[in-house]
Amino acid sequence: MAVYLNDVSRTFGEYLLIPGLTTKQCVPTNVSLKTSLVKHNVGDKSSIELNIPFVSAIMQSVSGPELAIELARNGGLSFIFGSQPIESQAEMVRRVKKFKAGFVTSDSNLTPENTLADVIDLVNKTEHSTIGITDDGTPNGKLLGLVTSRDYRIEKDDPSTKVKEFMTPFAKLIVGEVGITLKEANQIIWDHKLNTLPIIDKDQNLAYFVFRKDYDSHRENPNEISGADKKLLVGAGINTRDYTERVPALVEAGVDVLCIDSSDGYSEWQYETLQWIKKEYGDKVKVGAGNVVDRDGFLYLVKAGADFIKVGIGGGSICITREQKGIGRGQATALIDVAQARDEYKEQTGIYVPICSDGGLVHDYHMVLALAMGADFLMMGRYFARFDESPTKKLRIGNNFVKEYWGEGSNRAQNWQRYDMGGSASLKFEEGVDSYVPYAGKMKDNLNLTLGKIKATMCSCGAIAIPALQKNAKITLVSSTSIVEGGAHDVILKEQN
Ligand code: RVP
Repeated sequence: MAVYLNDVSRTFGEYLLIPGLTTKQCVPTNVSLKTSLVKHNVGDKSSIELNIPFVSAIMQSVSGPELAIELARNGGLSFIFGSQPIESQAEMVRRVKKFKAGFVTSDSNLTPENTLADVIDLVNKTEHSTIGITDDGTPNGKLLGLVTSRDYRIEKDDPSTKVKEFMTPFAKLIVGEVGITLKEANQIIWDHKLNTLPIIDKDQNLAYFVFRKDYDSHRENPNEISGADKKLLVGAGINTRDYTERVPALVEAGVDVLCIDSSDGYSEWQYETLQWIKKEYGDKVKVGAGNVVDRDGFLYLVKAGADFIKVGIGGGSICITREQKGIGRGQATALIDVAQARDEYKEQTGIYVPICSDGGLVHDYHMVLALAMGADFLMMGRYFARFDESPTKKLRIGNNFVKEYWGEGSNRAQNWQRYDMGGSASLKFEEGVDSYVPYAGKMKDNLNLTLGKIKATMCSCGAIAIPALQKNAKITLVSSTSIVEGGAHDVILKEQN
């Protein structure tokens, strides 16, 4: 006979927090949102800590290098999406690791032999008007000149004119050398009334641009997470098929933490992948696993060597796994079950394994509930997809601006590895939708608001740190609405063809 779980599958919307005693020290400025990312002995610090408990979803429409940089600068971490060729994923990791505030790796580059038509195409594609002209057309090739919108007239000039005929040649450029500080670069920009200062190495190779208009991004980021080398931290998603090639390439690129990305992680494939990584790299390479929704899945992946466990099946806003396959569990119930298993495991072994609540967080208060229920950090897709920094297009629909957001299990993403059950290499049926989300502007502005709310709620609960919230929160059930979480929700569905 089948096993019946007597717990009803519940989601965050069915719970509320009951305030605890707010002491005088419980003020938002005293709240720390520091949290562990990877397993550690009780009493020790985790070797990777986040300053805010947010990670961005392992998705094409969410976690590219631009979002990863901004999130790390604000204290969280991105997992660069794995549903792309190994080399392009490794290159995205490298871009994050190379980031230096104010120093931008050029994303628009051509050679002197290209034409004005190529320039116009590139500007339309990137929407950036400054183009680095290098010997091989790469961002770090030998700098031979610069093209900006002042160098050509679209209506008058012949589109077949070669770049070398109208670029500002290297001899006439004012440049800075690798090693100068941002302050020095800004001084040169100011002294020479420049818009762009190329930074070159001793062999004249282009390293970065410093832009005049970037002043506003040179602000302080007290929450920034970086390693001992001051480079921002970044994660990457992997799968259970090509890990023997993908993992070495990502490690070589400097990735700080990996996560096996699967809609159902309780599998021998994940066990083998974890064992291989631990055998090859020991404790040097940190890797999370999942997703699971109960204690059995948690214990299985911990035994295989996972450094954190991701919880959640079918709760994502673009996810239709529950409708398609009939598997999953209300996100709150799944989290509570796994958190209990984690706490028992901690008592038995003295090892603390962080858990991540993945998907289905709609309102800011859901985030506090997830933390109170035992999550150490939260993975979100929809939340981040709405921001300027996500890699997708911003569009106007009617009177509203929206951004595109599609699931990894949609035909658009074709991430069959995430849904792989063995067999041929293809997506058998869709488990995700292609959608829009309301455009919400800059990440930083939104984070300030969300984190402000989280801190205020924590103060109401009498907790100024996440472990205290997990230990002391009082949570009450309010109603049964978890069915809403099972379908596509909080997105505007595109027309189905
Ligand atoms: P949400 O934050 O609710 O948008 O959920 C994001 C999560 O949804 C991801 O981290 C992932 O676990 C899951 N996902 C991604 N693609 C799909 C799908 O196509 N079904 N689901």
